Amino acid sequence: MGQTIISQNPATLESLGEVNIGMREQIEAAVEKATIASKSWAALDFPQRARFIYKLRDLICREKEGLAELICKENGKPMIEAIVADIFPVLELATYFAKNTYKLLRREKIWLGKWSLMGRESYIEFYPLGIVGIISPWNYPFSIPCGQIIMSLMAGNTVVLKPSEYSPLVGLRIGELFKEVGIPEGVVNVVTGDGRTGAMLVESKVGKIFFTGSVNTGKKIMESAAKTLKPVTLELGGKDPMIVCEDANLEIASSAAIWGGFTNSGQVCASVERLIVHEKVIDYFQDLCVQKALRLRQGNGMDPEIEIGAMTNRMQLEKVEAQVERAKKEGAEVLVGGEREMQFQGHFFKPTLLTHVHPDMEIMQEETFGPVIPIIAFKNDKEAIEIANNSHYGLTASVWSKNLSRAQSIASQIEAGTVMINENVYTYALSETPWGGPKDSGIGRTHGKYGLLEMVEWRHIHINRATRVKNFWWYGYNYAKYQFILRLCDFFFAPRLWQRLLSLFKVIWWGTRL
Ligand code: TXE
Repeated sequence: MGQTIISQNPATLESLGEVNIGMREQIEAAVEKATIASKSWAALDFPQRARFIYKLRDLICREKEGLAELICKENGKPMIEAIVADIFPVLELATYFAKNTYKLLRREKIWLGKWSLMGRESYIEFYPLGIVGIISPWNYPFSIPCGQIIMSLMAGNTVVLKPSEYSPLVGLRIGELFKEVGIPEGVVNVVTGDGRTGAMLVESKVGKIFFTGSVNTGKKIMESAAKTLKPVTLELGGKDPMIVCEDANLEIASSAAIWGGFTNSGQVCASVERLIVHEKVIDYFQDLCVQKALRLRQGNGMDPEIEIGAMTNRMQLEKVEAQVERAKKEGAEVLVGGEREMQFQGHFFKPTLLTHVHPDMEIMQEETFGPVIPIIAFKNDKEAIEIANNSHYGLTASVWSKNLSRAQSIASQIEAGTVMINENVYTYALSETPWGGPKDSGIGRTHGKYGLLEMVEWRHIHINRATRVKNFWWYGYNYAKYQFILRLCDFFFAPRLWQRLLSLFKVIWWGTRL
């Protein structure tokens, strides 16, 4: 290989810098460094690891504007979104995991019922995986990889990060931030590159892969990891439904729909990709959405007044454009937008609302990952749930209603990893709650206790305190032992109490003959 990637500002198309495409030697060198660092890093206790993470948090907080500028330039998002959705969640996550990892990974006792009464004890202890490989996307180039590195480190692992080829400079800056707070050499390693570099990381000797990206690439990673039985956590996006009931606060819900569908130019795994609105209010709700969409200011995200920035790369812009064109051919009607924004040089797509769609159209089935919201009506809750579940994805969903018990009932019937009520999109920023979903949305979780558990190995320790007694199931098989075991089964599991009591006598009788 030996080639380079030119990082480009998608709003202006100016070049921001050039980085190497990592080759096998670079991946192997990074994994080697991470391996050497791994023992001493794992030997640190939680407060010692946390000290680095608190320092990192303080540094990120000090540098937030500079970081936001870099994120905005390389990714195209507005400055406010770079702070709110990339930097703020990392500050939160760093604080949460620095403070709580020792509690979340505390030894867990398991109650063994009758075995506990026989002097047995079990507990689970968690220990680091070793070296974790992180392959990250471009849509949240700071919060996704930085959050996963922090969690990995707090769990005692060292890391090799392969950032997206569309956000290599942010990836490298993350590596520098860790260096600046004095993280020991080899604990955090960044190798820039493209899919080939990522594939080599999967083939390397890392203990686990954390991947965020497309379904196709996720499948390739799983296939490759299967060769060495390497575990994977995959976060593969969504086609998230937003259900608006007729009793919802429509003013609030329409603002939520517009923000939830268009923030980050819709390049969000949890963005509103299907708006499902009760037929009684759909006309009024659509009007509200149209008015709000038309008011949005689109342009270079460096201007703090801008609300919708550029799409991050040409590939994604063309994908969205082609999908919208096909939707139009299939009968979708454009309420707003529906085409590129040509007044700027960069990769801009107009915020788009589509109507006259049906649940089986591509625009209602395949992830768009752009500022496009198709709107569809429902008659009753059953139909809303059916439309929501008619998807091969299941990351998040939202339900909007003033009637919380109705909303909760709908929420419990939706096939998704997270269902929000009168809220959407943002729970990725809650460090405490798990993120991930079923179906094609991936495998495993990130964030919260359940996410942290994906970053460790589990060891079950079992103790027998009754050291003077031989187990009855050991050798010395004979007829009495056979009868004893039969009666023991009855004593524990016979359906009636009298049968159990009767078998107790037999257990004792045969027990004395062992
Ligand atoms: O993703 P890829 P792309 C979805 C979204 C988007 C589509 C394609 O629908 O339109 O994916 O985006 C690395 N082995 N999401 O092409 O290819 C790659 O270098 C190992 C949803 O950018 O999945 C990058 O670092 N790694 C999503 C990362 O994988 C490989 C976020 C993601 O790239 C590899 C982004 C391979 N064979 C896109 N091939 C979400 N879940 O939020 C590529 N990579």
